[in-house]
Amino acid sequence: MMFNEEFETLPRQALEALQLKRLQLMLERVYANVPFYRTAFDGAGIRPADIGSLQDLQRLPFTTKQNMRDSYPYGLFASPLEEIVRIHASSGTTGKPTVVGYTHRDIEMWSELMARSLAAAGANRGDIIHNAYGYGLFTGGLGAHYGAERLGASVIPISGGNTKRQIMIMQDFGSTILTCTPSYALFMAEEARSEGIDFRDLKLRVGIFGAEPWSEAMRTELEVKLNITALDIYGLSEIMGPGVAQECFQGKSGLHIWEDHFIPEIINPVTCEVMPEGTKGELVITTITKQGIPLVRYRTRDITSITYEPCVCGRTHARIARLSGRSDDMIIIRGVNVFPSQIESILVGIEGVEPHYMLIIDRQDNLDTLEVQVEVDEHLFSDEVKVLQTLSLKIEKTIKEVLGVTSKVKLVEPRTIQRSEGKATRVIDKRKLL
Ligand code: DLL
Repeated sequence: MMFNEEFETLPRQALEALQLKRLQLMLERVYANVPFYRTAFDGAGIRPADIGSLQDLQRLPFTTKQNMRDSYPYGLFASPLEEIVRIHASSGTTGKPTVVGYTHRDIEMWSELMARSLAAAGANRGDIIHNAYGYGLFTGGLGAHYGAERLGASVIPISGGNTKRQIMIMQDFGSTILTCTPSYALFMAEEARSEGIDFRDLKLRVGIFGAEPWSEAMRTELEVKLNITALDIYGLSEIMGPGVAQECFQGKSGLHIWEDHFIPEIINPVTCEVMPEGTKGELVITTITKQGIPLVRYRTRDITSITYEPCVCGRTHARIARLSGRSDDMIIIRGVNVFPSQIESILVGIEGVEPHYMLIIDRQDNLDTLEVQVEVDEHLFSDEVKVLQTLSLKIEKTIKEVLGVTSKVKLVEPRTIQRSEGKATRVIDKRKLL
């Protein structure tokens, strides 16, 4: 069942007409209310009234995370603080966080889009949604929470942490849907197993996982270990939070981006040229209905491609491919570009290896080195040294064959790589410390 069938199935022509109308209104608003945009548009010699088609969007300048940082905390807000009812922030790894504000109508819009997303994943009224995304400045917890309530499902606002209690509640309350990061879902399954609880005996049927990159191989792993359908959800706090795009359970191939509220583009991150349908590049999003902090051509840094092909589910909104990582997460090892998710795909496909890993990059004698630490299962760890050696050589060989980089694989004991209750850390780049 769709949450808002009329809008989710709008024919393309009507959808684009709506986008253009909303885009024009938003541009007028930011030009009038946000000095940053007025200066940027004036600098480019463009007035909102010059934008007469969706194609014209390409004439407008981009907005970056740095622009948001420079106007910390409220400089890009287009509504006065009296109209802002919620503030979230994303913790950057460096410097100040990025701050976003929502008007009452923004919260309504976000709740609807999150409700659409949950429904696209197969959630209904009557479902018990175990929401283990963190509540707080992070948008995951409250975003999924409001969406679940809007849908009319029962939401358990458990947030992250205290894994033993999570499992008890899931068992006792009969949770049917799990929302959390894919890495935390895996950790929960592992904790349950160590307590003699099999996740497959729970009532869970769907997992809605996002907030960090994951792979198809990880999907299979989660579906088997938890006996669920695992679906991908995408979002970022700058644009709204979770629910910007969602995979539908019928198609399970690409995430519908809610185009009546967002206009997506794919650009070449180096030349900034707009790329044709199907080509991989950086996702750029323009928000067309947000009031608190509308963003024009925001460079997400996330790498994906887009398709306008019809989907089996009947929704007409475009789909973005599984996010393969952020352009700034890309590791360059001796000139070869590698995303952690590519290494994850290789590791998860190998028998006896657990999907818990850490990539350590260093530089020795001016040469980049990549160490892949990965856990093996208990049974294998107690095996002879020779078996372990053969396995690490096999992994090194596969990484070399598939990605073209030389690595050193270190097999470690089960449960020694640090677990996360939210976004997992997969890379330690010691080169940056030099
Ligand atoms: O992570 C919002 C969110 C919460 C999305 C819960 C989904 C579920 P931020 O903390 O601002 O917001 O981080 C946004 O996380 O730019 C991507 O790099 C990454 N990301 C989010 N979802 C996915 C996904 C939330 N499904 C940043 N696959 C984004 C890959 C993702 N990366």
